[in-house]
Amino acid sequence: MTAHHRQPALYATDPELAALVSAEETLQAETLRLIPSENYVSAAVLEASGTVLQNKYSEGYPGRRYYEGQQNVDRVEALAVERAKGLFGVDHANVQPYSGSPANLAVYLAFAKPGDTVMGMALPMGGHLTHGWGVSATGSWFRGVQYGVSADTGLIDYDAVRALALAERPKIIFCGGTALPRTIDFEAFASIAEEAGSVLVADVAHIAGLIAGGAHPSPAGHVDVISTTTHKTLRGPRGAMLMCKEEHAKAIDKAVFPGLQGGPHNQTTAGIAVALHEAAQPSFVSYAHAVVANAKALAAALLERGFDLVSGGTDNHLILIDLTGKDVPGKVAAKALDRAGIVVNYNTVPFDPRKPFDPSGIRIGTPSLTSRGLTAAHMPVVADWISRAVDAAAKADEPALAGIRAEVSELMAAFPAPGLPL
Ligand code: DSN
Repeated sequence: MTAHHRQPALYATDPELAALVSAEETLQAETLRLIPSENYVSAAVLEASGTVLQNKYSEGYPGRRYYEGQQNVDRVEALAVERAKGLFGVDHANVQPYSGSPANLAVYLAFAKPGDTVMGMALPMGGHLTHGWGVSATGSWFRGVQYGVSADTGLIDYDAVRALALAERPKIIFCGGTALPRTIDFEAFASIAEEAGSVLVADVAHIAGLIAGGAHPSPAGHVDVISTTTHKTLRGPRGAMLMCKEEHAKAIDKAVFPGLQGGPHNQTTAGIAVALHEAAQPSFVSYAHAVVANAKALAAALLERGFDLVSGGTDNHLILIDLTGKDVPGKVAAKALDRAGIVVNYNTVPFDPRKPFDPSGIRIGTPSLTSRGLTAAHMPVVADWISRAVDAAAKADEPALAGIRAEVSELMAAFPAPGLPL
């Protein structure tokens, strides 16, 4: 089906823009997308996210709005909220944050004052900017103290986290991150936060889909607030949610609106509702477990090919490859892989001697390829492509990269992605 047929009105009004959308569809169809924070949403999520719901202003919450005409929008948001509560087993859900960073900022607004001490994992260790890292507003408006991983194991040292928390007594502790290949021990964080008198926030943006599908332990019942984006393993539209115990519901809602945001993006709320419905199906349980099985198989195949993996492997959807021993910096490898049709991102590794814009690692993950139906049996092939592309990068061997690209595109054609034209 051509763009002309898929988006006829867009094509007629703005063919230049329509052509770009069409080119992006082709790119996403033909490449092997390994960025662990990306996915393919279903056609149903895409449709819900592009509806007339976006014509409506709805500042407030269902039943308490500042604009009239909310007969349908109230029900859309209430559906999303009920589905989030059911799926994650929480007392309260706010589905209005525009994305992960605003969601986290709302948490600061709810529980801390500028200048207060807050604690999170350091960005170069696998944390997130909004967990109090210096260049983020959260690290300049608040006093961020940061924990990392142990140099020997690449794992979080919970004794060190406890010692820092007790020394600093932060208002808020964030657990979770963006480059963590191992299971997060929410119970351990909960006992640390209790001792330190801190509000504990689990930022599960990366693993929300794994939690929903039972492939990672849930923070529900252990933490005060769960923050998540909706577009990663959860496979929804770009958005976010904050979930919490009933005692924090008012503070969280007030912080999101009117504290930080105006009208919610109702079309996104609708897409989130659909994604949560999909994530409650038995097929999503299989999906979540397959994401982890694929990541473990890919990690094993990469280790066999001589790659060094941070923490030695993975428990979840994500693998952090340390290329120090390969003599190819992360950025050079990532760009070569891109030319080979394999889309990754370059990333710092813990204790990276190189700069963040030119680091030693690449970060990969299996949510997207699992959505296309690839299985553990395909992972040696994927590892082989990565290995050959990294070798080709070292030798600037462009024909080898082009050869891999052709192989990738052939396999991808046999595994159509959800939401994309055949
Ligand atoms: N940008 C996200 C990621 O790629 O992990 C985190 O916010």
